[in-house]
Amino acid sequence: MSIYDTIIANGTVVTPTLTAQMDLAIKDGKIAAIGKDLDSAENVIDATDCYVLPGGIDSHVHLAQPSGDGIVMADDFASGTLAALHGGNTMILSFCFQEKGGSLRQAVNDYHARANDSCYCDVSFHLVVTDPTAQVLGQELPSLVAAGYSSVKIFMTYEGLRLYDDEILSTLDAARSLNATVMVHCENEDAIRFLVEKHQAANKLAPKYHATTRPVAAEREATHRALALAEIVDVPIVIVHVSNEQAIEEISRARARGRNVVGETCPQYLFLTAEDLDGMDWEGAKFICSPPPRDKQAQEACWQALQDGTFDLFSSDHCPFRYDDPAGKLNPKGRTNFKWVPNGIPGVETRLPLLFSEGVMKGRISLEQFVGLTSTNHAKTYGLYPRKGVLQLGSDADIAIWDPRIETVITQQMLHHGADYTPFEGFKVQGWPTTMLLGGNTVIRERRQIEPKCLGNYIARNVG
Ligand code: DUC
Ligand code: ZN
Ligand code: ZN
Repeated sequence: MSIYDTIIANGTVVTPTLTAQMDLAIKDGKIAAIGKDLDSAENVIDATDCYVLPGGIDSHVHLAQPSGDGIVMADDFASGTLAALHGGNTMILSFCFQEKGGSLRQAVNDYHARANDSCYCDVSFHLVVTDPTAQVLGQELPSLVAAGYSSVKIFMTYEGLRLYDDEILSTLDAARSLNATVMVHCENEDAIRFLVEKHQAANKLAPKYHATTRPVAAEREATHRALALAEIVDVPIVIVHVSNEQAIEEISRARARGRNVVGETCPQYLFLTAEDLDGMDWEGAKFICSPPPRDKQAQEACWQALQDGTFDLFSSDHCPFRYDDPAGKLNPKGRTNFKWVPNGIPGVETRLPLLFSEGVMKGRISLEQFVGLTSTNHAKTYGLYPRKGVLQLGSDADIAIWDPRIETVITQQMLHHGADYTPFEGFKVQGWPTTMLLGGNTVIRERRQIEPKCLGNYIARNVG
């Protein structure tokens, strides 16, 4: 009779205290032992020459979001979570958008109905507050946070989503009293609208002008303001999708004043630039996301901030739309004017291989930093630790086995998302997560899905 269900043998296991060649044993979906020469199990997975890491947690993913104007998001929960799993993730956190004038609870119910029984990895939900009424902040938010929806995103841009400063303050204040985590999208909406109008008047309508209407200064100013408002309320905040050195400096300055700030960046700010938006035949629309990719200097600053710990989180901001599709980037209005191109790019399956290859394999970050930036820090920030994001006794057996020898050229054809392109087409990467375990079940083996069932669960969270 075996003691364990599964042993992953001889891999280099990364734990909070030690990275070494060891075995890891699983019993009843949890990590049951880590050490040398463990014995015995019904399933033994040989991980010689491979890294055994906590499954990735991507805490910034958009799935199944309804949009107006006939636009359809390219991933539902099934395709988005399957793509996540193939890319080394065992959990994603996606967003429930409150409709203006609508109920936050209703939004949560709607997203649960969309996700129900169709997730290939674990899922949890952030709340997006677009209408912070007394009812929403005083009644719905407290009961939702208590029920495990412990994080809120607010937008400073997009008419219809943005909050004004007084609304931001009252939302931050409510979050503070509940210990909920607040994520902020920092871009100055009024500055962007002013620039969009100027561009329209000058007939500057091509995708590349998306970047010039959302300049660094608009992001820097909003980042500064979000940090100041959080300081006034005395609440920690997460600055999401930071794209450049000036916004990074704002975070560093706030930290120097003793503020509790979490910084997040994404692959588009390390691997793309605004020049990608200047493609032939409107191809630049494939790269339209907000904030936009910047320049080489901004890329270097983002790498530096990943290395020196200014960034805690590396997320995908997967927000997929098909390109060649009337319901996607090339919708009838979008093919004539950048301002109608839906914002967002796919990336949930490529986030980890890109950072592993360019970060770990090229010596820019350590394996331990990789684990922190892609899994542990997400679990800590969003109330999942130590159940998730770490290989230690008692934690969920959510595990990615990485083979650093595998070379892959990223192509649309190999990916599992619902988009019809990848912005990272042709990128060469070294290393891939070849075997994935979710709650102790081997769901991907040698890059092939061997478990057809949707084994992902909805996970309620503590406060971060
Ligand atoms: N903000 C996001 O966080 N994701 C996609 C689009 C956007 O503006
Ligand atoms: Zn955002
Ligand atoms: Zn996003």
